[in-house]
Amino acid sequence: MRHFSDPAQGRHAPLRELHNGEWMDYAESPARFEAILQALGPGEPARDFGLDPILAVHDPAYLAFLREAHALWRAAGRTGDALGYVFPVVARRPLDLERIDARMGAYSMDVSTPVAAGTWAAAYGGAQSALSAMDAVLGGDASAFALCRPPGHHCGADYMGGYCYLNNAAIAARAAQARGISRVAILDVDYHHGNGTQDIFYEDGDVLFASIHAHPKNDFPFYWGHADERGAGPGEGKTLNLPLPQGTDWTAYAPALDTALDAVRAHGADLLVVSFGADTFVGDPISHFKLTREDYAAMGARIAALGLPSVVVMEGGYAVDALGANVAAFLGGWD
Ligand code: OKP
Ligand code: ZN
Repeated sequence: MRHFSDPAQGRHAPLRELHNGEWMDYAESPARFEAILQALGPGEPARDFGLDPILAVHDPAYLAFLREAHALWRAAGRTGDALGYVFPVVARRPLDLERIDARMGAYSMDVSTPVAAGTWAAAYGGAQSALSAMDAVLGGDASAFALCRPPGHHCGADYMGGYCYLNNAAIAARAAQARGISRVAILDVDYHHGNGTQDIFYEDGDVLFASIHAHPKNDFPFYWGHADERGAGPGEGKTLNLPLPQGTDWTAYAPALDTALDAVRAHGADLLVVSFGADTFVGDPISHFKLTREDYAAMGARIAALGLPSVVVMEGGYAVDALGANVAAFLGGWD
């Protein structure tokens, strides 16, 4: 399978994050990107498809802000990474906010998503990687891998969150639709629920969003990913959430995967986007499932057996030493 990335994706390097109330090193590190490149080889450089396909998903004002947030932070005399800390959760309404802190809060769902010097360039490069992988598949490849980093599935049309700034899977899916493939399925197998992707397609009847993840009663992002979230309006029934308990291993994971794959078939999808997180790995430092490298090979093979043109987009996975081999094992399922 061909794979795509942009060197700028290594330039997003926030210093630290809040974890259980303490500061710790930022888990979504540039080393993740290097580790996957190391295992897969250099691959192909992403092509630049410009801003238009990103604007098909994201709000223009959000993009403009994301692009300048770090410079505004510096202009306010700040050192370190830009981070919001007040969130307009109640009765959010349009306000002409000026202060950088206020704007960071207004465009964030949490404090896991600092904006550092290289953030825009890295997120933009990752989105172009997703578009390049999609272009390869639309051009006839059976599958392609977008080595996206930072990940994308937690951010919505106008907010960042959970290490995510641009929703790469959504951008790829919309690009397929722009090229005439209307029925798309997005299968999210990251440990965490892809709340941003769900949000973007919640009322869309053409795009199925199916996700297997840690039950949000225990894990990030808590407020989304519950089984009773099933889509709305024309998208009613086109969101499928399969939350699983902490400690889940392949014996319990495989049946949920089969349920999700049945839904992809029932949707009549012409193309599949897989949001792949290797944070379901038994050795992941911030997650609590028990999948092994062999399980990733089996998972990849089962998904590949759908026989759909597939774009695999990288999401999480924080056991850096095992990450490259885990990704390779998953992608090997398509061989
Ligand atoms: C991103 B992806 C713990 C605080 C919460 C956010 C987790 C985002 C996961 N350090 N961190 O789905 O792998
Ligand atoms: Zn995750």
